[in-house]
Amino acid sequence: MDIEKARKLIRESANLCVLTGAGISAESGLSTFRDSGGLWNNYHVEQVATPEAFRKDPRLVWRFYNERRKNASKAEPNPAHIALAEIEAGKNMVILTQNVDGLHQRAGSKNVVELHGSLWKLRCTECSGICRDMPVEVPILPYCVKCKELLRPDIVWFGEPLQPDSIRKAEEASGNCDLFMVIGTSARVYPAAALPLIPARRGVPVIEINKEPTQLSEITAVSFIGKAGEILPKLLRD
Ligand code: BJW
Ligand code: ZN
Repeated sequence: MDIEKARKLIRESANLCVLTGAGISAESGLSTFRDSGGLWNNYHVEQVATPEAFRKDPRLVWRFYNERRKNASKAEPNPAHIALAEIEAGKNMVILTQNVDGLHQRAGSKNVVELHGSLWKLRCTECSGICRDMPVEVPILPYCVKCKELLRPDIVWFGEPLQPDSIRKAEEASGNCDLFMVIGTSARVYPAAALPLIPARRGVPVIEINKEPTQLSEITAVSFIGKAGEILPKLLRD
């Protein structure tokens, strides 16, 4: 049975790499992007998640991110985040997350690479200095204490490169693992969506957990269709 196969793969894995997306935080009450009712149903991507949008209307972009910060600050890690933190305690494991909400870290995961940045960091548009000590509701507009220039969310928008250090760690973990799990992502945004192909090409098993099939489903050893918060805890215990 799939569940037994997945339990065995996880138990026997020494180097586990996990890619997560917005679906893993859905059961914490946070909206995904592309599901019905998701963020991109209510906002146009090009109005809030591109560098051009920020240049054109930084107030609108900051209002969008203040809403996201407010929601994320009220959210709690769910059983899926907690199960991953439990698995990490027993082995070498890296979580590559596309999420910016910080819920993996709050669940206790230590080895987390934030591929698309963080809601909790602001970056200066001039000196690139990072600011972490803003109130949840950031004053509109926020400015750098050093150079007085505008601060932006430290988030990777469309058309922007991922941090070289993040992509290096992600490729290294994907290339060295003996098991890869991909959880709650539509796998439509690159380069993150290509990471599961790195282990798959080497014959390393990929386990997927998603509410619906994705383009990755055909390369997976095991594909669970359902909620991450219900399936992941079952994979931990017999
Ligand atoms: C559940 C569930 C439950 C629900 N349990 N499951 C190659 C080919 C084509 C295009 C490109 C390419 N390479 C690059 C591009 C362009 C672009 C791109 O990929 N576009 C595509 C749309 C085609 N990529 C980029 O621009 C990236 N940059 C880049 O490549 O730079 C290159 C460069 C080099 C040098 C100089 C300059 C540039 C950057 C991408 C940044 C993405 N940023 C965003 C927005 C951040 C804003 C914010 O958060 O506020 O990150 S986009 C948005 O999508 C967000 C997410 O992290 C990302 C992924 O979404 P995710 O997590 O998969 O969510 P959903 O909603 O799509 O899916 C949720 C899933 O969960 C669904 O499948 C549900 O079924 C499931 N689910 N509930 C389990 N309970
Ligand atoms: Zn500055």
